[in-house]
Amino acid sequence: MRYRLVTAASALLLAAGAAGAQEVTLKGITSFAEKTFYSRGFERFIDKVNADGKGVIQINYIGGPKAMPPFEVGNALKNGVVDIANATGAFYTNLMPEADAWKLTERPMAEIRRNGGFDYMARLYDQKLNAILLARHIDNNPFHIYLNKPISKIDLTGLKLRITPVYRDFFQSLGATVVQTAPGEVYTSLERGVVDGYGWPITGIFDLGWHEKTKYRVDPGFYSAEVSVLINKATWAKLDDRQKKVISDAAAWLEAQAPDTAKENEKDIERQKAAGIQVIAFTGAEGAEFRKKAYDTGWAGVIRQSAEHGPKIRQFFAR
Ligand code: 173
Repeated sequence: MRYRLVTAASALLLAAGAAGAQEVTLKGITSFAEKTFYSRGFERFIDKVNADGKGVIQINYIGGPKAMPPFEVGNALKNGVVDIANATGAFYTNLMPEADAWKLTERPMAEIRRNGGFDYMARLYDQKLNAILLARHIDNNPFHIYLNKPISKIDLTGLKLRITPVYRDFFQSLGATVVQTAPGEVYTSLERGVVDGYGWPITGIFDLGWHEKTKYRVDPGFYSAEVSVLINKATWAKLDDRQKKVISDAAAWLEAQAPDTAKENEKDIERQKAAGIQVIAFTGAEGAEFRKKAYDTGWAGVIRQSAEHGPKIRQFFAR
């Protein structure tokens, strides 16, 4: 009896071996709170991989900032503590300052993949992050200044604003005092009056309740927020062709959805209006000057951090 059971089990194992490599499970993490706007694309990607990759490849979703502080995700990916990550460049500038330049793209990703910009960045991801950028799923999503004190000219003197590396050079050039925090600390910083406002894209302020503590949004927006799915290089190298295909197909599918972000922008603009958030709009020549200053200070910051690569990246990304 026992003998026959063992034999049956061995036969099953052999059958699995003959069909190809065993199913592999990758560990996935996100830098943004689970189920919030900037994690949703990654969550769709995971669902697709887990559906298409049955018996081939699966992703075990560890979660978001409750599992790991957002500014440590780059390091965890680099060291293989996690295999696959959802992050924005500003969160791992400690390892790769050039990653923050994605915010300055003025061309669609499809064009940057064709014009050599993607390959240029891929070498830096390889060298500095030990990783491959699989898909940028957020694009066409401008950043804004949100305030609790009104301004009547383009001047942030006397205001203290919450930032990440995305906004540092621009806000400082407008006279602001800045304090860097993870998104998870924005609500309490506003509530306690530690900051007078914050930088954030047009979408997502409702996810963590910030609309309750926000009086004004400054228009126009500037830059184009980037959030991408990345994979550890060694993890990728260990995958067989079938496993790679499941991941690559899901990545292409996800990146193709990035232009749809623009529809979400419109929804959140309406929602902010309904929530009573007032718009402080700089229009005409003033608005143009505001945006020019954003890009000028943004590129100056990238080039200051990377004199070697910054000017080349600008040629691929800017218009
Ligand atoms: O403000 C931020 O935390 C930030 O840098 C960012 C970047 C991309 C999307 C959302 C937020």
